[in-house]
Amino acid sequence: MSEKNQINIGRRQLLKSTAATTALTGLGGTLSFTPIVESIAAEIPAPLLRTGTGEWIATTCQGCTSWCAKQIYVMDGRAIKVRANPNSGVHGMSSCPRQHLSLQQVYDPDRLRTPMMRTNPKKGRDQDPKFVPISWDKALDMLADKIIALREADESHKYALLRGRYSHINDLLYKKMTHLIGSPNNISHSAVCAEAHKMGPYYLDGNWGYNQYDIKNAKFILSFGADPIASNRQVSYYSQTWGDALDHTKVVVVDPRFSASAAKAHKWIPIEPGQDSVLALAIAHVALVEGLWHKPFVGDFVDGNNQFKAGQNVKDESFKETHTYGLVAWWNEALKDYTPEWASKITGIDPKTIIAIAKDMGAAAPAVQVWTARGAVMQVRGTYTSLACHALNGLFGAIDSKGGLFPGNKIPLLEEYPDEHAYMDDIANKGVKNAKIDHSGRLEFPALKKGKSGGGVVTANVANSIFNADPYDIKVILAYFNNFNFSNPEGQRWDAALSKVDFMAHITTNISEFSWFADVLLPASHHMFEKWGVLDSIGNGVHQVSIQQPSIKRLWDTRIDESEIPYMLAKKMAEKGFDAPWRYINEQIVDPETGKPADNEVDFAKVMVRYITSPLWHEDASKYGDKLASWDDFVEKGVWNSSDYKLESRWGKFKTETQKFEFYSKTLEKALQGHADKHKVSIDEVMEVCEYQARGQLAFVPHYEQPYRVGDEAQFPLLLVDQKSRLNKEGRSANSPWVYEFKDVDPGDVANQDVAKFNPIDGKALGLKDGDDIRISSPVGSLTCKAKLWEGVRPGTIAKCFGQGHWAYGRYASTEFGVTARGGSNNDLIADKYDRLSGASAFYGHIRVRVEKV
Ligand SMILES: Nc1nc2c(c(=O)[nH]1)N[C@H]1C(S)=C(S)[C@@H](COP(=O)(O)OP(=O)(O)OC[C@H]3O[C@@H](n4cnc5c(=O)[nH]c(N)nc54)[C@H](O)[C@@H]3O)O[C@H]1N2
Ligand SMILES: Nc1nc2c(c(=O)[nH]1)N[C@H]1C(S)=C(S)[C@@H](COP(=O)(O)OP(=O)(O)OC[C@H]3O[C@@H](n4cnc5c(=O)[nH]c(N)nc54)[C@H](O)[C@@H]3O)O[C@H]1N2
Ligand code: SF4
Ligand SMILES: [Mo]
Repeated sequence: MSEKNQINIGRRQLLKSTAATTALTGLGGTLSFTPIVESIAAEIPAPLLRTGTGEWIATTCQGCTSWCAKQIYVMDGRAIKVRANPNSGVHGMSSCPRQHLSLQQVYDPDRLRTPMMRTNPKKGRDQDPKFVPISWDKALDMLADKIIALREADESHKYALLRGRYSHINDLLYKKMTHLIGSPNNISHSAVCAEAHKMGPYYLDGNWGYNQYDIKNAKFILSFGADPIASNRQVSYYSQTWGDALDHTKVVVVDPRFSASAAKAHKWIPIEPGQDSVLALAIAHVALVEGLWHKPFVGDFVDGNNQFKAGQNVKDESFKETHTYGLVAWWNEALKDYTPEWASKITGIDPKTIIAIAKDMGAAAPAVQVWTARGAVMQVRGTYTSLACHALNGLFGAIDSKGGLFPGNKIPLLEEYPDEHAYMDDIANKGVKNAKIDHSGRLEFPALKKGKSGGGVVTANVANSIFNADPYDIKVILAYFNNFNFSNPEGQRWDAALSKVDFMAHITTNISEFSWFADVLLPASHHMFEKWGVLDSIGNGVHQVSIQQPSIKRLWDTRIDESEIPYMLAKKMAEKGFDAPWRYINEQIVDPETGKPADNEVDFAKVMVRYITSPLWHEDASKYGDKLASWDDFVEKGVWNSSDYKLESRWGKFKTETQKFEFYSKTLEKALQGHADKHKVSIDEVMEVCEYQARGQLAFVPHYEQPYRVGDEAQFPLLLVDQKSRLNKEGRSANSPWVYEFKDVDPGDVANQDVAKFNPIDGKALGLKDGDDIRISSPVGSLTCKAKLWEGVRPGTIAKCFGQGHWAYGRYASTEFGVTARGGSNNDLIADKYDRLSGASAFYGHIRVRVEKV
């Protein structure tokens, strides 16, 4: 609109009644507005202009794993605005931009509004399911019949519960119900999320989890792939603090792609995909040769003379460690040969750069932070990259130090509902003894979560085992909050597997790619606006617990995934004669204050949250943090904050085998030995079967493993670099128009397009220009999108955001629902490979591709 027009309209509207001005006084007293505002106001019906008549209701965003505490402004039962919850001790009033997308999610016109049933018995990508609406009663009837039939046929283990995103009340639907039915197959999405990330922290310092970074006091940040102002964990907090941190912190971002955080760093190192450990290990080598390690944490030579010399062994007795274990063994076994020159040969990074980084880190120690992201570690040999990167945190004394990093403080949140074993009948007891369908714990899948063979999950392999009926077929699936054929590598495998499953129910807000293969669709209440749930988050030294509660009038005939649906299903199964889950629910999950079971499913949803959070408000939690007066106090505030993390609190008592920070991981040695013994093989054989290169003791220390690649380099000369979009809320914002409209918030990307970004050097060689339609192919699949030339990608690689390429989900997500995808999905290119020690899927490093114009 031109300025002239604005003024004209303003004049015209000014002459209109004063009604608009009166209505606008709700904004606070008699304000005078510009003519243009008043003119707009005059066009709006009076009820819509009311302000200050709504209320802020606390909830939690689950757009990403930051799980920020939020408030929703609700008027007349409608959500109007979302903001951060000022009661949060983690992020305060800060937020990432994605919070606003949640309004488009909940009010998505394509939401699933009622249960539906498939009428086309044939299943496949090309088969329209021909869903028709049915009642909740009918839907649950069908599901209950299928489960009971399995139990009667002595096949209860052929039931599987697949879990995508979840909240802290998931235990009932995920584990307890699955066990009560008689199946070992509760399958989490964790292994397509970030399990390899946890290997370094767990096997070096005993923390199976993530860390928070004391960024306010940091002096040096070295990030391997992490882009904390766009993705990673606690985006809101780091977005708030990153700018200030740059004033006192030197930041080096190692990423093949120029990320948002790299754009704000002092240095960007565009590493070749899969070569991060080379840099990490060479920095460690320099730190030892130059005597830069943090002595108060690590210790020193007995005689005070540094004996670390490249290529030379050191005698174990000559070094006395303080809070660490195995430094000399690490040096002798691996580190002594990882010179900057060696690293330079592999990575092309100037040895001087490596030495300079090591010196800077030494000078900044212990206020040093080494971050790792999925990109560096969710790779075929990613466990060892995770170990190599995290070992630097030990070497520079960053662990539990001011300006360093530490886990979340201990909090008294309950993790589970009461034990279910007393309610398990013979069928259930027999059923759960079957091997898990994901093959975790098999020789080729150690999945060593918390040191236990098979302790973790191998999510993506479930598609293979269902398809091959290995060790048995899966006949009934209940899945929620997941979209595995879109989110897993080589998702097409899931299409094939799901086509073989007799009966599947999907609990979802939208008819997604996964729903396409379902027999029954169960419409989910939206997690942020319509659900009772509990989440936690760490950052700023605080571990917060925040609530999700219904804030708006439920839009459609939906139910809450983790509470109402299991309640209704249990009741239905009880009516049909199988009452164990129903008895368990009513006898065990009772209200913490009244001791009474819930009256109905709506009541039950709240009881479940009250139960899990009761130590925070029903008991005195002041030993751990805030003291809440009551449940109402908690619901109103929406957040409980822990006290500040106690620095150095784990020193001397790490939860490792030696209670030290283990450069030589006794903890990993024990876990690998346990796995090898179980299969009556040597650890070397385990390493071989699992596609790692280390033999002997090398397997227990951070060391270099060559990146594993899929495909012939001559045929597939480029490497794909997958990334998250700043606007993706995992898979859940797929149908938000703003995701596409504002796509250019991702460095190098283009609004309303799906682009693959090429370095101009490669663009020239390939004859590509901006906007060309291209096909990218890997050995396992292909996709089409547009080309974009951009200096922010390492030559030889293509960077492309994950998240487009939907062919279902809704009108904005796909070009034609059920038929034509909008853009291309990276997972069509990513071969199904694993970091087998963790069970994690590989999404990075191994993806060789080629490009052609179409
Ligand atoms: N915007 C946004 N944020 C999110 C989410 C989201 O959907 N959207 N999801 C949340 C979830 S579920 C998780 S698990 C976390 C994960 O957060 P992170 O663990 O930080 O992982 P990603 O962002 O997936 O990591 C991919 C990064 O690795 C880089 N990369 C790719 N290959 C390599 C490599 O070989 N070496 C190095 N050094 N870098 C490489 C990519 O360029 C990209 O920056 O993010 C959470 N935050
Ligand atoms: N190439 C590539 N692949 C990736 C990633 C990547 O960075 N790159 N990231 C990976 C990571 S870190 C993760 S965690 C996984 C996530 O992958 P999944 O666990 O499969 O989760 P989403 O893809 O987020 O799918 C969530 C689905 O739940 C449904 N849904 C949406 N909102 C709600 C709700 O409120 N309630 C319920 N009950 N259902 C809802 C919709 O059907 C939606 O498709 O993806 C992984 N896949
Ligand atoms: S999308 Fe993630 S960072 Fe953004 S508000 Fe939600 S939980 Fe927080
Ligand atoms: Mo994730």
